[in-house]
Amino acid sequence: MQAEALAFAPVDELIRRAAALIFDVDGTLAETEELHRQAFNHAFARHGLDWQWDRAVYKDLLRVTGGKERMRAYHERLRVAPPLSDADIAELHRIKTAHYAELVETGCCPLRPGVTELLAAAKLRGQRLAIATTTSHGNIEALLSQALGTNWAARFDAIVAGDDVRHKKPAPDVYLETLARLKLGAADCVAIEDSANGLISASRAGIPVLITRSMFFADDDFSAARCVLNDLSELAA
Ligand code: XBP
Ligand code: MG
Repeated sequence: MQAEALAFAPVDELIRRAAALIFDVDGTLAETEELHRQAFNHAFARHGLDWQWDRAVYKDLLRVTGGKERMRAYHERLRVAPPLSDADIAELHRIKTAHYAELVETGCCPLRPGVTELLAAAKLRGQRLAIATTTSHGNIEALLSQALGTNWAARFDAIVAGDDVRHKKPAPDVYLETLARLKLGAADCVAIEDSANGLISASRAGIPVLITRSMFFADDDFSAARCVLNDLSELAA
């Protein structure tokens, strides 16, 4: 279908006719941010910091993408703060990431409603699939090997993570890199996201965005999205 015609198609048609579906991970494929939050708090305790991020604090901090950047932003907001070197941040993030993997591997974080069905339907239609996320390859591996099996990566034509690009979301870098790897035009694809930062990132890359509201971003401004759903099970079968 011509890209300009796709731009005005209803969301079901937009999804069906896209050359590729590009998925965000955290909050979109699965409700992972609550586990990230618990993993951060575990790392703080292990490191002897009296920091404990409750859901309200974490919701606000999630406006900063990237776990290392988020910890740095929190540290800079504190009036009285212990010294925290880049090495400290890296060690905290290593502990956090290891604990996040342990939590995910318990199977307590399934894929969100409609995700498995959409992945299967896309494959049947011969559509290409990609991932464009701020998190790390290790976190993607932990989540999707648990949810889709050890051969999960074979389903995706491109997998671009936060450390693969210079600037994290809301910069467009991760989506531009995904388009380059797919060798597709932005208007021929659809990005599936859950946050305002993700919407801005994909939109800056020129990609139409389908939003599925998630736990920490339900009240974000999604007026620039092509469509906003509660979850992917709302797409017609
Ligand atoms: C969400 C993020 C990540 C996660 C934490 O990524 O911003 O930073 O919150 O993971 P997306 P890390 O929604 O783009 O998938 O600690 O590995 O950053
Ligand atoms: Mg997300």
